[in-house]
Amino acid sequence: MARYELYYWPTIQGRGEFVRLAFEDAGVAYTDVARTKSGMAKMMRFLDGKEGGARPFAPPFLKSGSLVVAQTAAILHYVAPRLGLVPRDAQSQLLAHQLQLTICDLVAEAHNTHHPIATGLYYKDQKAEARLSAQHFTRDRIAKFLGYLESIIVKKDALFLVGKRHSYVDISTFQVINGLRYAFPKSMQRIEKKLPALVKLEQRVAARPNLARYLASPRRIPFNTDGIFRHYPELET
Ligand SMILES: N[C@@H](CCC(=O)N[C@@H](CS)C(=O)NCC(=O)O)C(=O)O
Repeated sequence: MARYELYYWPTIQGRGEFVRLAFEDAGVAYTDVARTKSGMAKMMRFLDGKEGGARPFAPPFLKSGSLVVAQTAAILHYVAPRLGLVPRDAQSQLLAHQLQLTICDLVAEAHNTHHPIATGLYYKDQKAEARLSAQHFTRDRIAKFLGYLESIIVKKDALFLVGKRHSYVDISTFQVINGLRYAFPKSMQRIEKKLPALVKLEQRVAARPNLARYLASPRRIPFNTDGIFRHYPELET
């Protein structure tokens, strides 16, 4: 086991991918526990409250020594200073956390397009509502969230969302753009035309050597219709 143990569902990118990407970009070793032998059983022990540390409600969660931390944004807030993925000052770290939480809100809304009624129901049981939810999401919400991030870069006249250097928020922005491109390709083609600074940022992140290597590796699970970002063509007509 590496010093950092990430616990997340082993067959999807999902929310765990935001954490995987941070470790991969930093080139810091981590164990993706549920993808190892008996790892799923180990993850379930934490979720069932049978392990030490704060009991997580849901994956992803991270274990480092005796610390157990859940919630994507909280995990990144904890780990980013240790990975050199956020400026050192408290104000920048708070801003980064705020932006990550906003990205988490966008991720939750993306999830709600295919599960607008209940997480516990199958997509096929809420298709009509999903269609309406996706209509609003692709018409209004993606542009509102991504336009907000675009405006931050434009106002700062900078290459990065936080401070004067690359941070985990840039990486998460890369990930959410790619998830949305997979789920809603037609809408994103239209929306991205108004986001030139964000698209350039996404390209810069994709070209970072450690990330480019990871993205081309078998460790990067392809997007699929079990994840948070799902491509159902009928939701985009
Ligand atoms: N707000 C949490 C959400 C965690 C979450 O919903 N995890 C999903 C997988 S992406 C899960 O397994 N949920 C189980 C459940 O809600 O019962 C975060 O950002 O980490």
